[in-house]
Amino acid sequence: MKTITACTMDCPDACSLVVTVEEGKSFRLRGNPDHPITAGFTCKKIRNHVRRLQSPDRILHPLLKKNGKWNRIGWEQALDLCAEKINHYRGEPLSILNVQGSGALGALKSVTGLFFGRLGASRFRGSLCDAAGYMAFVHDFGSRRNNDIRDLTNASRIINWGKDLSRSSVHLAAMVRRARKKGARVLTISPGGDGNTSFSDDHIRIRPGTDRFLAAAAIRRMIQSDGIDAHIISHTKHWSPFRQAVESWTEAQLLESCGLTPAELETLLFWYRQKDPTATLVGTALQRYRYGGENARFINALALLAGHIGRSGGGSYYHLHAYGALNLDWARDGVPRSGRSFCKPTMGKEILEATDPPIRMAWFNGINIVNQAANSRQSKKALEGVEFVVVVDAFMNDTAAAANLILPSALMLEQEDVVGSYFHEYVQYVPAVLPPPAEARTDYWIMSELARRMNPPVEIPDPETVFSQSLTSPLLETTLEELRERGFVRTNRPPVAYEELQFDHADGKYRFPIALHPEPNPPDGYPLRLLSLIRREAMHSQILAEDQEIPPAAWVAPDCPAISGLDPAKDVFMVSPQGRLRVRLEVLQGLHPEVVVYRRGDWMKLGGGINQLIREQLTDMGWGAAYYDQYVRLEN
Ligand SMILES: Nc1nc2c(c(=O)[nH]1)N[C@H]1C(S)=C(S)[C@@H](COP(=O)(O)OP(=O)(O)OC[C@H]3O[C@@H](n4cnc5c(=O)[nH]c(N)nc54)[C@H](O)[C@@H]3O)O[C@H]1N2
Ligand SMILES: Nc1nc2c(c(=O)[nH]1)N[C@H]1C(S)=C(S)[C@@H](COP(=O)(O)OP(=O)(O)OC[C@H]3O[C@@H](n4cnc5c(=O)[nH]c(N)nc54)[C@H](O)[C@@H]3O)O[C@H]1N2
Ligand SMILES: [Mo]
Repeated sequence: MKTITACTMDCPDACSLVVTVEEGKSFRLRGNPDHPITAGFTCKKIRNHVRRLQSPDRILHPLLKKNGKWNRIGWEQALDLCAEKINHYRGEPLSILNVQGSGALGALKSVTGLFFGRLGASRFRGSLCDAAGYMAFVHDFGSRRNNDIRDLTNASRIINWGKDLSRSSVHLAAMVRRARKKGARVLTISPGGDGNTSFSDDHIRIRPGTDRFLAAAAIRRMIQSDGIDAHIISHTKHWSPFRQAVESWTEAQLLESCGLTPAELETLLFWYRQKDPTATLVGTALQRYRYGGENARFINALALLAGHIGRSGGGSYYHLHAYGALNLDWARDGVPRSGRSFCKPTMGKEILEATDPPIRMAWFNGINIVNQAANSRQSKKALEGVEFVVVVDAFMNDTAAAANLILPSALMLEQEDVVGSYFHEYVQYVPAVLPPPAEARTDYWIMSELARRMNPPVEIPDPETVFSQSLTSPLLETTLEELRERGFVRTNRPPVAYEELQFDHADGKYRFPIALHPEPNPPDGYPLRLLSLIRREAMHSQILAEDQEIPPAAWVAPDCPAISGLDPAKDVFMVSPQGRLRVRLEVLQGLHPEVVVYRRGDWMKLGGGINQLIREQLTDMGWGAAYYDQYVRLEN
């Protein structure tokens, strides 16, 4: 039988998938050739996902920890125990914490938050992913929109500020390739050593975390040599303080801060000064710094002042809101607005410090917080201090290992949902194409069973109501029936964002940032900036044990000053004030000499886990995680 479904991984592409299942025989999955963005192909992660579904390590039954040992229990017992605990702790609902991740995306996933919200439990805020950049765009434009991604092929130039086109989004890569075929040229700005060479005509190798200074240097030069278009300024606010902030630095100071030469600034100016439309891509890496939001805001300001916003072939692209096209008001219905929230990037610390009341019960679903949030050891300790921790997941990862009770979750392809995308404009219907194995169950099933056991009762809507209501967004003109029939529908967002320089702040104007913060120096004894980047083959920490190389690899430039002090015959350790990790050191051509790269997501309990070395720190906006602010050293 052939079914059209969609990928719900936390990946921008949200591919439309054609799945062919023959009873007891074959299972075949490919990218939907009829979907305008998927265009018939998908990535490697999906093949690994299918392997993961069938892995012998998959947790297939509820597991309860007793005296440090895991015991298999039945669902009745597991659910009764959860209900008993919740009924007990709900007398003081803020002592219960629910934290949800994006292990699988989809509208129905919000039912868990609704359930705990209606109890009045403690919530989470912020994100481990893209929050600083997201808020930067909202501050600038008044909303988070960009041109339809297909408009990229109308660009004559593309300036790629740190997206790894060879890894993070195969369909963005395909779009860039198409644009180049049509004659577009691509400039990449990154610390180097990434997979962008074959996608780029030129490259500027920037010092990590300092994009705002390069953008500011270009703006400063445009102010002083070119003159700024008064028409653009008339559509903005805060021009004077912005200009002052930029001009309070000399060009030499700005260039020194980002480690670049006047010739490299000329290159960037040459690209942005073109009258033909120039598109700007803003990656997520540059916002994972203390001044990450500011980095994104200065890039946007440059794109605007150079005249490339609000037109076809131009625009500034960043992650859209994954749920922006759906109406999730139902998930807030009956949920008290006040209460208490814990910030995702600093969750461990906040749990440890919480009083009045302390957290007594925690429920984690779709998130490997011990592995993926900074300061893993602190997160682990925090979980160990909570009386009753439930983790809904399919693998015994670093977070599940710290639980009291593990509930085995269904995974992508095994659950029905409705999903948006943070990259393209399509909302998709996601039918289940496989049954969950053994006793694995969907998050929805678990919550509905729990809801039945609550006293006094907690109501949650049925899936059909959730799907229908989620589609009542002003951005959609469809019904559940139509979506089921067609598989995907486009939002009615205009193909060009902010046309005529009409922005989404109440006064219709763009906002400039009013400060440019200096980049703090590396702390004594820790000279290398640690970039903990994604892997091509895996989704974050969703890696099978057999695919994890221990000791994990770390990469430095051939001219990295740290190399000369190391004895290659001995073990190499990466060290930060938080901890020490044995690594296998490799040399990577083209990488900035002040950088060490690590491909994140491997498990701490197996000898990986880079977040052991990273301290928890917030970004300047959005409650984001400043992972790449971390400095380390290498030693034997
Ligand atoms: N295969 C795969 N794809 C994924 C994911 C995955 O886990 N695996 N995860 C998805 C998710 S949730 C996300 S958020 C995205 C992340 O997608 P990306 O943002 O593309 O990924 P990163 O690896 O975080 O960073 C990309 C590049 O940023 C550059 N960089 C680092 N610091 C700076 C800086 O200060 N300035 C500039 N200009 N460049 C810098 C580095 O060269 C790095 O190669 O990928 C999504 N796609
Ligand atoms: N050092 C460092 N750390 C980072 C980053 C970084 O740049 N540096 N960036 C990060 C980024 S971009 C992101 S998005 C986050 C990702 O952080 P997480 O969301 O924690 O990432 P995953 O490893 O994908 O973990 C998701 C978990 O959900 C489980 N899961 C999958 N499907 C389901 C389901 O349907 N139900 C339930 N209950 N569980 C399910 C998976 O098995 C997996 O264990 O962390 C980041 N962590
Ligand atoms: Mo992310």
